[in-house]
Amino acid sequence: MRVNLRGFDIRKLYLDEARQRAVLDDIRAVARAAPFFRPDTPMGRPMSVRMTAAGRYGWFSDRKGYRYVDRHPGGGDWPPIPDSLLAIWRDLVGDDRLPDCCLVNHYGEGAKMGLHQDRDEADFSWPVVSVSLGDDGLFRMGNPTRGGKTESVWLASGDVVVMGGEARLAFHGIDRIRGGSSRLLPKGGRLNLTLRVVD
Ligand code: MD3
Ligand code: FE
Repeated sequence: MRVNLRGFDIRKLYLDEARQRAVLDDIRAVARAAPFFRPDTPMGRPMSVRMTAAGRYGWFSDRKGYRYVDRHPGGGDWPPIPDSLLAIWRDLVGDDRLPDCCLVNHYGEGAKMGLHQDRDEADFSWPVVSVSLGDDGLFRMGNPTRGGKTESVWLASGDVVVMGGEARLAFHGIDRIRGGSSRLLPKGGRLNLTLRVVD
């Protein structure tokens, strides 16, 4: 099933359970090489979401601000983006260019991500592809400027969203996690993987 919400192209259950497990295994290997950490916001408050990344770039934030970085905060390289995720990008976007970053966000029950834009990438003509695993997350999407009406949709395990065109610079966030809605992650919670072209 495809749902189009203001240019956000949502493919419900794009990944069946076997493929969700394959991606999950690959992300576990990423997290062994590059452990999850909890960034501080530029205001100095710890985020409720834990993060790590794969690819040439990952994302980091502290009192100096938000930015892409070429190393894990522990000092090591980010591991390569797993083929299971590159295959999703090839299928939905093509192979003229592959993503150079896969951000991995982990939400426990109670974690959320406030409305924000993703605009630290060099070229907004490339879409962002998002893969959801585990518990349902309530995704909210707004407009290219702050304020105005928003629309919300639950993202479930296996759902893939392509944000391109006018949706690429829209404000968006995650308001809440529905604990216990999926059995994919033994300890519960939600993983979101975003594939991006950064430079
Ligand atoms: C719309 N992640 O990592 S995924 C993020 O579920 C982020 O973890 C959320 O927002 C999550 O920046 C939402 C959907 C998403 C991702 C990137 C976008 C929507 C987007 C970039 C531009 C516009
Ligand atoms: Fe975002």
